[in-house]
Formats: sequence, C-alpha cells, structure tokens
Amino acid sequence: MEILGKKGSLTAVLRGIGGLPADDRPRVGAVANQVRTSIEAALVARGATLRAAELADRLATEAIDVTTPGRPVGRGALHPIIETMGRIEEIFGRFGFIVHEGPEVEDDLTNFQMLNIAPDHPARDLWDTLYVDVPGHLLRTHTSPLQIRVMQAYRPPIRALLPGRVFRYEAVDASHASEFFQVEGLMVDEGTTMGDLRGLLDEFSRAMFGRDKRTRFRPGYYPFTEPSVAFDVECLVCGGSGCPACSRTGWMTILGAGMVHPVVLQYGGLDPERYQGFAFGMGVERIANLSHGVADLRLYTENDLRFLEQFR
Ligand code: 2NL
Repeated sequence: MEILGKKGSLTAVLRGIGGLPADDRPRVGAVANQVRTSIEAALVARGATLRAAELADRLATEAIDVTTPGRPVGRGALHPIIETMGRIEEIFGRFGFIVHEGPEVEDDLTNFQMLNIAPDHPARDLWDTLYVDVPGHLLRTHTSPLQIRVMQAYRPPIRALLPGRVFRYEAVDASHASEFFQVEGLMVDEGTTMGDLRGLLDEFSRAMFGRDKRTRFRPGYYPFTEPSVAFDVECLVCGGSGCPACSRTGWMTILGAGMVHPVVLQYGGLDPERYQGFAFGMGVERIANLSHGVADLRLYTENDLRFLEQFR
C-alpha cells in the first residue's frame, strides 16, 4: 500500500527517524505515529461502513416473508381395491382370522390336485389357466393353494384369511380381467358346522354392506367343498324388488363357500373323522364394485385420477 506498506511513504519516514538529529526524533516520531494511528482507524471505520451497506443490501434482496402460505403437499391415498381388501381383512380379523400370504407361481399339485381337481377333472374348465415355462407350474388361479399350505403347517383350530393376486386366461371385458384379487377364508376345528359359516358370513355382510340387508344361502358347486353354496345379499341398488343391477332377482351373489371336502382335509394332513372345516372365497373387485357402485373392472387398472380420486 502507498502509505503504510513496506515501501510506503509513512514507513520510510518512520525508518528514517534513526538518521535524524537526536533533538528532532521524539517530535517527528510522535507525529508519524499519530498519522499512522488515525489512518488505521479511518480504514477500520470505512470497512465497517462497507460491511453494513452490504448487509443492508443482502437483507433487502434475500429476505423471506415467513407469513407467506406454504405450497400444498399432494397427499396419496390407498387404491380402492387395496382399501377394500384391508376392510375385508379387518372384519374377519375381529373373528380371529389371521392373514397368510404365499407365492403367485404355484405347482399344479397344490393349485388343483390337492383341491380335488384331478388333471382330467371337467371342473378344470372353470379356471382358464396361465402356465409358466417350468413344467408342472402355473400362475395360481385362486388363493386356495395357500389354504392347503396353511393346513399342512398348522394344527386346528385354524382360522386363516388368504388375500392375494390371482391369474386367469381371460378375454378382458367389464367383468373379466386376467389379473385380479381374491380373499379366501378357512376355518378348521372339531365340530365346525355350516351354521358357523352362515353366522360368520352374516356378520361379514352386516359390517360390509349394512346391518339391514337380508342374506341367503343357495346351492352351489365347487370341487373342493361339499356341500357348496353361493352367499347372496339383497340387491344393494333396489333393496330386493328387482332391477337391472340384480338381473331382476332382488339378490346379488357376493361369494362362494362350503364345507371343506374330506379329501381336501386329508391332503392338508388332517383327519376328516376328527376335524371339519368351512371355506369361502370372494373376488375383491366384485366386493369393491358392489360397495362403491362401480360398473367396470377396467377402471381399477387404468389409473385415471378422475376415477381414483373419488375414493380418497
Ligand atoms: C369363489 C368361491 C371358494 C373355497 C373358495 C377352499 C379352499 C380349500 C378348501 C375348500 Cl383349501 N375351499 N376355497 C371354497 C369355496 C368357494 O371361492 O367364487 N371365489 C371367488
């Protein structure tokens, strides 16, 4: 620097003091030091002014208005099928049914043969099956193979709920999909009866569709239950008087059920002389359609937010 630096003019004056006559040294020294002190003080003051100005500038340009309302954060919601499946699990959970899950790729033995559906059984036509390229394996056509696995793994009393994705070789339309969700239930104990099944399903219907709805059993057929039934609830649209939604019968079928076939109990490692059981199965999309008044299955997989946002 021009004045205070190594080669500055004031530095030169201070260095030169030694060469001055002894009488002049105190006076010149005092003046030179005074000058240096006042220049340094001025520099410090100027620096402070500049920093204050910069701070004021930054405060003006970088200020944040903490009273500005925040941007809304988008909130997610469960898919209506998952939400419906959760409700079904919660209702049967009240009765002690425990959720079990299992593989989507199954073997023919567990998916069909142990369910009393032999390779040449005509009922195989009820399940249009998708096969995988491992011999003897397929995409499960129902969650029933899980019930076989549960029976093999646990001793009665058994109360199991089996939710999951299942697969069928289908021509897709408003009421058919190649992938959908199913919930099956299984209860096995000594002295389990069709009356227990009826009482449980009535409570399920009341919790799911309302306490005021009438229900009925009517004869059905499944290879893995005997006897088999269809469980109907009075039409949720017309209340039973008959309308297009219930094909003018006044009733809607919500699930299939029955007493577990003795042969199936045996495949599960249980003695049918000692144990009896019931099982039921329902399509989750069908239950969701009935409780939300949805007419087309395809809506659930198209991911149109105008549809999905109605279920938040
Ligand atoms: C339907 C009907 C049903 C079962 C599933 C089952 C499983 C075993 C033994 C006996 Cl291991 N039964 N499951 C029984 C009756 C009906 O499903 O229409 N589901 C969508």
